Amino acid sequence: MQIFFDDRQCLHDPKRELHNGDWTDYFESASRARAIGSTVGKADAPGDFGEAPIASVHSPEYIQFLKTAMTRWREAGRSGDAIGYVWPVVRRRALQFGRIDADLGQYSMDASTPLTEGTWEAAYWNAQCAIAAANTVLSGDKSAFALCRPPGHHAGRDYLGGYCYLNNVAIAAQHALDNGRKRVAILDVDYHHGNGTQDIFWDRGDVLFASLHADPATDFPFYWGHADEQGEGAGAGSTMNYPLPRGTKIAGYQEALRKALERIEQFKPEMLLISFGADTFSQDPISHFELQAGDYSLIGSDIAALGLPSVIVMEGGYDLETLGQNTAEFLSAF
Ligand code: Q9C
Ligand code: ZN
Repeated sequence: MQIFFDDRQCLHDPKRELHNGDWTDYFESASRARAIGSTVGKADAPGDFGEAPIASVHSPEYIQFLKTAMTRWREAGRSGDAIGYVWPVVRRRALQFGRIDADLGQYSMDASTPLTEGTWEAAYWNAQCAIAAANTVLSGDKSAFALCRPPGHHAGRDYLGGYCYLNNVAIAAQHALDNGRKRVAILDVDYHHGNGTQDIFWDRGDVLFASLHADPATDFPFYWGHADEQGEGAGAGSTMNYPLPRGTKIAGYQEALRKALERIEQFKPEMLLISFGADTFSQDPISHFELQAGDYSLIGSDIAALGLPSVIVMEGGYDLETLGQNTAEFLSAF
């Protein structure tokens, strides 16, 4: 299986995050990429497919914000990473003041996703990896892996959050549609609900989004991922959420997975894109499922049994000791 990674993805390197009322070392560290890279085999640098595939998912204003936020933050006299602290709650107007602090709130959903000097460049090459993986499968390979880091599935059309800046899996899916595919499915098996991906394809009938995740009644991102969220307009019925309780083990996980896979089969997609997170692991420091080593090959085999051309995109997973092994195990099923 071809694997894509670019060293520039490590240029994004926040120092710390707000966690349970205190500051803690940033969980989504550049060492995650090294840990995965050391177990999954040789990776290739992606080509440069430019900004157009990114712009077909994210708004021009948001892309401009990502590119310039750090310069503006420094110009405002700040040291440290750029983090928002005021948010326009639902139904506030999207006002534009040109003030960096206001824009940080406007273009983000949480306070655990700082911008650093290298964030745009890292996110850009990260997205190129997802596009390269899609291209590999579009040209006939059975599967490909985009070793994305930072992750992407919490980022919406015009907002960052949950350690995510550009929605890599959405960019890859849209790229496949822009290159001749008519219907694609996205299966999200990260511990957290992929709210950004859901928002991006909410009213779209050509993309099925199915997500297994910790019940948002107890876990981040809280305001998305409930079972009654099913899409709207042309996308009515094309969003499927399978919230699972904390403590979920492989049996409960596979039961929900089978339902999601059945729904994907009915949709008859030409390509499957998988948001893969290893943060469902029992030892993950910020998550609460009980999956064990060995379970990832079972999950991988269940998904691979669909026989669909598959693009696998890395999302979360924060236990550096096991992240590489669990990811390699999942990939080996494809
Ligand atoms: N500081 C992904 O797994 N948690 N994102 C915020 C802890 C955010 C996880 C509270 C979790 C986001 C891709
Ligand atoms: Zn996650």
